[in-house]
Amino acid sequence: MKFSSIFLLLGIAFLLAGCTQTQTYGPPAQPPAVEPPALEPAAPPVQPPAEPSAQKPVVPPAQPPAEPPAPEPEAPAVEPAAEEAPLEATIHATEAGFEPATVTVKKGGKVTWVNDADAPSWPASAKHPTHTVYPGSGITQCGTDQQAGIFDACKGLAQGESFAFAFNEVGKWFFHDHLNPSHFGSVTVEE
Ligand SMILES: [Cu+2]
Repeated sequence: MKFSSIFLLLGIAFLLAGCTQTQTYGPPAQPPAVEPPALEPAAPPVQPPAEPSAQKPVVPPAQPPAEPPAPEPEAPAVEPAAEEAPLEATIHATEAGFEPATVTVKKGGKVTWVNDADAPSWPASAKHPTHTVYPGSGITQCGTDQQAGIFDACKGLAQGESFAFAFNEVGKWFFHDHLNPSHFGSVTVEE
């Protein structure tokens, strides 16, 4: 059998080769390198322990320091009740002059001039001879429709006659006797 012969020859050749191999002298074959033991699989990373709580402790917002209570405003000192000026006053025209020469009335108060002297007396606002110091007054208005509202008698008062005027303007208003300018005085009008 041809096929068996070939197979046999190959087997012999193989054996011969093996003997040749074994007869070779040389350094012993290096043993296969021993692979280092496989590293153990790394342990899974240890998860850091979860924070105890995601919620931070709620710190109450600091309360702003309470402002010190404002000091109570001191009650205004009660002024002693000033004596109110009267609403009326009377001035007498005498041979020596006006008596009293100065009076004080409340705003809107009325002052009455009475002539006690033998000679006529003409009370009027300063300033002689125009009589225009008191607002709205003036000798030029005597004899006009405005006469009733001005600080001016507009005539000499006979003995026993009188002239009255209500003061609505606050201030110190001087007056005089137009027929005897050396006689004068003042009316103070208070609020
Ligand atoms: Cu005058």
